[in-house]
Amino acid sequence: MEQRVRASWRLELLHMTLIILFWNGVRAQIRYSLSEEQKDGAVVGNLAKDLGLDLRSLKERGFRIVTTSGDSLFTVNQIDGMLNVNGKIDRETVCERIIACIINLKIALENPLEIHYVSVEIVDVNDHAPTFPEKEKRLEISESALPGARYQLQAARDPDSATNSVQQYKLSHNDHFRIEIKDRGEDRKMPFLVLQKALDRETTSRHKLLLTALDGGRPPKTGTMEIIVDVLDVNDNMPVFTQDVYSVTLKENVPVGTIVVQVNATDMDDGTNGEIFYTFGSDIDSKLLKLFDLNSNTGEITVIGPIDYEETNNYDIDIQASDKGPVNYRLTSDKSITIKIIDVNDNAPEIEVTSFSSAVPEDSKVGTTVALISISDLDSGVNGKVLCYITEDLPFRLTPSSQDNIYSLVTASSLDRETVPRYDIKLVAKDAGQPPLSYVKTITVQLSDVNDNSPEFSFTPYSFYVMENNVPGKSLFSVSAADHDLDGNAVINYNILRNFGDESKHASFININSENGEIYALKSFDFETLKTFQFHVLASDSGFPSLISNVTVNVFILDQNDNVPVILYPFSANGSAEGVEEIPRNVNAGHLVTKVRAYDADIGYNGWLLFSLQEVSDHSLFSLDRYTGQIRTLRSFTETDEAQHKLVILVKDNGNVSLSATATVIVKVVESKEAFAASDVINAVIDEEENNVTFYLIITLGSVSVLFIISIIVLIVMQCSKSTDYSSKYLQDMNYDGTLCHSIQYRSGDKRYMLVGPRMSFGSTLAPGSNRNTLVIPDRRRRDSGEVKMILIIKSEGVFCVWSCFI
Ligand SMILES: *[C@@H]1O[C@H](CO)[C@@H](O)[C@H](O)[C@H]1NC(C)=O
Ligand SMILES: *[C@@H]1O[C@H](CO)[C@@H](O)[C@H](O)[C@H]1NC(C)=O
Ligand SMILES: *[C@@H]1O[C@H](CO)[C@@H](O)[C@H](O)[C@H]1NC(C)=O
Ligand SMILES: *[C@H]1O[C@@H](CO)[C@H](O)[C@@H](O)[C@@H]1NC(C)=O
Repeated sequence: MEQRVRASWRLELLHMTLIILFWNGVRAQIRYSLSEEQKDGAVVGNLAKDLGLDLRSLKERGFRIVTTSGDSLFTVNQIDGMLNVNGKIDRETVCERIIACIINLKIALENPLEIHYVSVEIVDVNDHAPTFPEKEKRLEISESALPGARYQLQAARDPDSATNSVQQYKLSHNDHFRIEIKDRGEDRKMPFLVLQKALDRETTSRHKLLLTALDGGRPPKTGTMEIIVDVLDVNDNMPVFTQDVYSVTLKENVPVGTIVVQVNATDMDDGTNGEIFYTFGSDIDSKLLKLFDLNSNTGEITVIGPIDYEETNNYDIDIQASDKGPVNYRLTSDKSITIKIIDVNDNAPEIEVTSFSSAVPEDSKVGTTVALISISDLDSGVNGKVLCYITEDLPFRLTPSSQDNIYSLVTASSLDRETVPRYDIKLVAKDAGQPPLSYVKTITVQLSDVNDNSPEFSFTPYSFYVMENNVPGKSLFSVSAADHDLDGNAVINYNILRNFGDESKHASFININSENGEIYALKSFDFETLKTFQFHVLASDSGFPSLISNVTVNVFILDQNDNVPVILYPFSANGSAEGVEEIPRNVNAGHLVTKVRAYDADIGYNGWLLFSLQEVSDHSLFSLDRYTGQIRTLRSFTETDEAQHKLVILVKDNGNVSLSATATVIVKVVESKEAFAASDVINAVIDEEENNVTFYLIITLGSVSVLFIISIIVLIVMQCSKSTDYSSKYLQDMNYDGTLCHSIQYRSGDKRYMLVGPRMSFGSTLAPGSNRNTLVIPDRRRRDSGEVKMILIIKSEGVFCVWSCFI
């Protein structure tokens, strides 16, 4: 090649080379060599000289180019015999593809005619660059093509011949391809693109190569063609998940449609080979399919069912990402997705009563276990931490046991069935979640009765008022006791305490119905012999052991007007109330004749005696004091008056049905001095006696009154400090001295009465409402108004003392 280049270069240096060849020894064949592309008129050769003609003879001869084919290319100068180029000669035009471009000229020389053959070789000059038929060549090569694969390219063309034609190809630098040339002769070299190294579309999907064709000129001319290799995709890449690990947390109870996670896989392949769809793993649990859905296009996993932490707290879901390559060549990747469920406080605690004693004895000791309670909460963590307590302030408390979530309900203080027979205990269990959930359970604890209550009498003490002369065996009154216990513990038996020393000596008159407490008298009472007595009733319940209590019963016998007044004076020896009084005739009016004295064993009105004259011989002579029984003269005696007068005096008590007695006094009027004297002495004695009595009466009355007022005040104060008791009371003042007055107080309803009067002639049975002879002490309410009216009437021996005062 080097030699050829040098040779061509030498040819170019020579403009003209004369080669004379001898043709068969007869005629010389003239040969010229001429580089193409000479300028117009360039000399090809000196024909004259080469034909051996001198310039002189040339004038006569004359040249002519006979050959028609080349006549326009050359001209012969007739003067100097030079063969010149006519116009420009392009070898490629003249000879086209002929490698040795020789133009044969037939030159006629006249005078004489001689034919000479001249051949002009047109020597190639590298005036063309190689050219490719296309500027750009596109190739599509699959990435699966193996190294060594060959791809034919179109050869470049160069009209120049020989070494000036295309000599070699060069490929721009790249890793994957080289160029290989196959010589097809005739100066045609075919380039082949050979794959050296496997292609990877994912790395480079398009290769741009520049193929350069060089000819053999000096310097060589070049032509280029761009080769674009598009790498065709092959499904050679697996889908790859963008995350190594998919681990998500999900709250339980999230609504359907919540997106749990979106998985994402990518595939480097192109087109459908790189498109991905997602599916659940083939052996996925069917339960998961009811809870989660996978969007095959987007890779979103959504919730479609109820997520319950308490059922499963962790899910592992296998999913696959597959590309959409040809069905049998699809590539898939697997990934496991971990979904951790977070507990939400969605379960309320529960209370279960594991053991329970429905009836608890009321005398249970503090700390007695009533129930065992177990608490549960399905949630975990703080959502499952449960606190249990009792809401109200009850005599129970919860104590935690050694076991978790077991509590015992124990009594916290002593119980009493009679106060609260049953408890509804509200147990609250509350968890520590946010917000907390709670549960309330009510346990009813029934207290069972224990005989811890003694019978209680309705009144203590009891006071009963019984009319004297009652019918024996008839029920008088009844006592009753109540027992707060239940059933047998509350069944009461009544008995009279008989061996209670002195106090029970009257108990023998009395009997009791042990079941209902009715009390019967075995005898008839007499107020005049027994005014009051006391006995004790014992009530016992039927519990075991039974409890007892006793009550004092005070019985007050009420008076009846059953005693006839008894005349004490005058009193005769044969038992009749008859007396004889002698008075002198000269006594003045108002002279005290005598005094009838009588006695009534009854008290009050029943014993209050009034005197009246039933029979009198002369009404103008004598008067009788209604209250005192004193008989006095009304006027002086006259001569005409009888000497003897008979007075019948009726003594009557004030009972409802009054009883009476009569006394007869015979008054004899005497004239004698003795009689007068005797009468005077008697009168003096009587008067003195009367005076003394009056004096003592005043002193006694004064002191008794003072004592009364003091005792009344004391009583008022005592009554004030006592609670109001509406029962009827019969209080006998035991402190009276027995000589003049006695008092009896009693209460009826809200009024308190005090009866006062002379010992022998004053009674107690005043009808309520009658204010005669009474001390009225109004009840507390009225006393608060600040007005208490007291009327005190004391009658003794005909003297009335009346105090009335307002406090
Ligand atoms: C998946 O990941 C690719 C690459 O990281 C990203 O371009 C694409 O947007 C992602 N797709 C989704 C749906 O997130
Ligand atoms: C009666 O009761 C009183 C107390 O109320 C008690 O002191 C007394 O001992 C009792 N008597 C009898 C006999 O039970
Ligand atoms: C006592 O007197 C009242 C009226 O003041 C009368 O109703 C009653 O029947 C009387 N009793 C007797 C036993 O007469
Ligand atoms: C007592 O008895 C009565 C009859 O019972 C007589 O009528 C009285 O005269 C008699 N009195 C005297 C003082 O003997």
